[in-house]
Amino acid sequence: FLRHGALGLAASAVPFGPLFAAGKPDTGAKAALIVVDVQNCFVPGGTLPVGKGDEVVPIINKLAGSFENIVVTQDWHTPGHASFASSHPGKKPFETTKLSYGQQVLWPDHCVQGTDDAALHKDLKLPTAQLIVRKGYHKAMDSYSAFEEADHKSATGLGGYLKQRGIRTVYITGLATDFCVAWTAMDARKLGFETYVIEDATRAIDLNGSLAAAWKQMTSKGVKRIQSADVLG
Ligand code: VGL
Ligand code: ZN
Repeated sequence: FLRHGALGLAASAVPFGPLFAAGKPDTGAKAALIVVDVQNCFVPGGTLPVGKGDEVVPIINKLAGSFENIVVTQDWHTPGHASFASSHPGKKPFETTKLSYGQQVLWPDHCVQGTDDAALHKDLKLPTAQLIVRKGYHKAMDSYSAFEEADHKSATGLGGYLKQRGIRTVYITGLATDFCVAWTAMDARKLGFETYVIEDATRAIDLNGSLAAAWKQMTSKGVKRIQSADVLG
């Protein structure tokens, strides 16, 4: 005879389930494409360039055609922002410091509100995008995540927006894989969203091994790593 225990063991002996629960990716009403920080500041020629950051633009434009819901984010700092090395006498970009909410990597001045540097990349074509979330606008606090600021308390409102619209699954793309994409993805999991990062639609800063560390952390939190071909078919 078969006991439930035996059945359970047989089922759990298959370590990998299908990539998508229903066999194909859900890009319909209950899903959203999140396009993180594809701004002039983060592509070559910008103030905090991510290597080959501009290469994500055509991939994201193509993905956009598959989604009913698209949300865009913009890093949107005050002049003299706390995340800028220039705001901390004696500090240089890419060093770290301790702020009230914890360790902060110090960056070159970047993505200052209203500047051309902070504008979305001119070749990004997302005519159906429904929401632009700006973040990092409090002078004393950074916000890599599109969901909450670095104190892990102040919400941007994106979680509530997505939930009120019945969205359950998010697909995250953009810049940079190891900072704003990773923090956004991990917070999406924390808020209960099924979360995919579309790897080839991201590029990384990779500061002292930060890219490998970010994938490790994302994976441990249940973020799924996929490619644009998995969505586009
Ligand atoms: C980002 C560093 C500083 C990002 C934003 O978009 O990944 N990285 N500000
Ligand atoms: Zn920033």
